[in-house]
Amino acid sequence: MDIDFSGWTTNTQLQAWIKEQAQLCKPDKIHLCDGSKKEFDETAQLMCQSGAFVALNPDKRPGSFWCHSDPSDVARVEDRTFICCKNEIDSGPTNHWRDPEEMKAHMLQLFNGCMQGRTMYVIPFCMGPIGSELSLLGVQITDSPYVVCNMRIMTRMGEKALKLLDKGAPYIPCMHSVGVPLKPNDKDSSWPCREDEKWIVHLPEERAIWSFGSGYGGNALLGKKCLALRIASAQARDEGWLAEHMLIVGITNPEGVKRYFCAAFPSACGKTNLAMLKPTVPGWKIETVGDDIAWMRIGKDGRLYAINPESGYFGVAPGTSWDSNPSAMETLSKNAIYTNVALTDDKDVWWEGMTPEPPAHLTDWKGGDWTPSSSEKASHPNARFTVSAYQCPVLDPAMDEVEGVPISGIIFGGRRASTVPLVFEARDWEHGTFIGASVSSEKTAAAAGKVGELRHDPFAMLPFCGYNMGDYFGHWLKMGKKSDKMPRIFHVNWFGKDKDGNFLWPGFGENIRVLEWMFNRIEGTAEAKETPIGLVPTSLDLQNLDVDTDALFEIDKEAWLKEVKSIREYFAIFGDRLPEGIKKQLDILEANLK
Ligand code: GTP
Ligand code: SPV
Ligand code: MN
Repeated sequence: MDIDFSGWTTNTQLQAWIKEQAQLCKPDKIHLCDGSKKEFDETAQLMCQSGAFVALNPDKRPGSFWCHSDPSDVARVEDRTFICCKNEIDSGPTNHWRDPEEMKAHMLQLFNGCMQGRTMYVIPFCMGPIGSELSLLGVQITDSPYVVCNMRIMTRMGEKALKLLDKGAPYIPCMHSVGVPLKPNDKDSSWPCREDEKWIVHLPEERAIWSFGSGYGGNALLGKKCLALRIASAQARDEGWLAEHMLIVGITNPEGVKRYFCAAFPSACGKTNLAMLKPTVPGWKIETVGDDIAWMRIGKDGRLYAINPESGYFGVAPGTSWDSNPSAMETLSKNAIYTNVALTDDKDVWWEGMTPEPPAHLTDWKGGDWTPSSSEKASHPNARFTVSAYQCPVLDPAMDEVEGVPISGIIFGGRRASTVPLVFEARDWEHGTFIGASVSSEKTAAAAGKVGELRHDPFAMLPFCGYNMGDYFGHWLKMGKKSDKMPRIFHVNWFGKDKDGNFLWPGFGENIRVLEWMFNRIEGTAEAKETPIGLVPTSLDLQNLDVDTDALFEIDKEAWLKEVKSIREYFAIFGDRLPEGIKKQLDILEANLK
C-alpha cells in the first residue's frame, strides 16, 4: 500500500514504521491525523452516521456526543494487562508477565489482517506541554474513530507533535486495534471489540505498547495509563524522575499565598473532585493543573516540579453534580464525549447522582428503555466523560508551563470504611514513602472485577507501575535523598463510615478544611500531635460541621495491628526487592502500636 506522507511528516523512520504496520494490519484505508477541529468534526460525523455516536441537543450540550460501549468493554482489564521485560522478576509480583519475544510473536499474529475493512488512523501526540523537557511523544495507530476523537481531547495531538517528530524526536510507538476485521458485506457493530481476546501489552525495555481487543478508556487511549504511567514509570526509574497516578492542584490561601499539591488516590477515589474542589471555607481558592497523572522531576532549586502530561479529563460521571463538583459540570457544558451514561429524551445526558430525582424516562447505557422503576442503574458505574481541560473554569494558568509547578505537598489516600483517620502526616520522606507503599483501598468499577473488596494499592499505582513495585518503592526512597526540599507527605481518607454505613465526612468542598490544615503545616502555623501512625491535627477547623470528630480521628490500636499484619504479609511478596527503609518503617509502626 502506497502512503502519501507529503505535508505530514518527513521523518523517514516514522514513515517506515507506519508502512510496516499497514502491511501487517491490512486496513482498507489509512488516515494520517492532523489533530484539527475539522478532522474531529468529520470523524464524529462519521460515527454519527454509523450509529456509534449520537449527537446531543445543541441547545443543551453543543458539540457533544453520547455513546455506549459493548457491555463486555466497560473498564480497564487488569487481568489482561502485561508488563513484558526480559526478566520476569523485573516486572515484579504485582504485574502479569510474558516473555517479550513470545508476546510480540503472539501480538503479530493477532494484528495480522486485524484492520481489514477498516480505516487505520495514525495519531501523532505529545504528552505534556509542547516544548517541555519532561514531555514525551507518542504515535498511536488505531482502527477506532472513537479513539481518534478522544485522543484529540486528552492529548496535544497533531501539528505541533508532528513538527517535533520531523526534527527526529523520539516517540513511543503505540499499536491499537479493536480486533474485529470486516469482510466486504459484514455489518459493523456500534462498539466493535473482542470479548475473548483482550491484550494490553507493554514492552518497557523497548518502550512500546500493543493493545488489542478493547475500545475502552485506559485500554485504548494509549497515551494515558499505558504510556504516561506504565511506560513512563519505567523510563522515570531509569532517568531519575517520577511518573505518578496523581492529580495536581494549586491552592491559594486568603492571604494570597499559593502552593501546589499532588494527590494519589486509586481509580474512582476522588482525584478529579479534589483537583477541582469548590472550597466551602471563604477566602480559599483552588486551581486545577491535572486530575489523573503527574510527571515530576527535581528542579535546579532542589524543589520537585510537576507537569500534567494530559490535556483533558476522562472522568467518572456518576456522582458528578452541581452540588458535588460544579467546576466539572461547567467544564462539561459543551464539546464533551459521554460514554456509558444515560441519554434523556431531549438528547441530553443523565447519570446517577447528577440530580436527586431521575428523569421519568431515559435510554440507559445499554441502549434500552429505562424508567425510575427499573431495577438496574441507568448509567454504568464507570461511565465516563471526555472533555478538554481548557474548558475548566478553574484551570490553573500554569497548565502549559514547560517547567511545571513546584510541589509543596504530596497526599496519599484510599477508600477505607474503617481504621484510617481523616488525615495524618508523615514524619519524614522515608515514613511518607512507607505510607504510600501501604495504601489499601476498596476496589471500584474503574477496573473489571468485584467492587468493594479491600486490596493493597501502593501509591495508587498497583495497575499502573511498569516495573517491579519493590524497586519502585526503592526509587521513591532514592528520590528523597536527592534533595532536602522535597514535599511534605500526608494521608487522607474521605470515605470512613459509621456503623450504619453512612459517610463520617461530608467530603467534596468540605475537603478544603483538610487541605487548609496541610497548607498551614507547611507554612508552620498549624498544630499536630504525634501518634503511632504519624502526626494528626490538633487544630483542624470543623466549625459549623456536624461530624463525629472522635470517629474521624480515632486510631484503633487493635485495628492498626491487624493492618500491620496485612501490610507485612503483602510486603513479603516483594522478597529481597523490598527496600530496607520500608521494612524499617513497618517495624517502627508496629513498635509504636505495642
Ligand atoms: P479515576 O478517573 O478513575 O482515576 O478516578 P478519580 O480518582 O478521579 O475519582 P473521582 O474524583 O472521579 O471520584 C470518583 C467517585 O468518588 C465519584 O463518584 C465521586 O462523586 C466520589 N467522590 C469524590 N470525592 C469524594 C468525597 O470527598 N467524598 C465522597 N463521599 N465521595 C467522593
Ligand atoms: C483509572 O481507571 O484510573 C482511570 C480511567 O483514570 S482509565 O483511563 O479507563 O484507566
Ligand atoms: Mn485514574
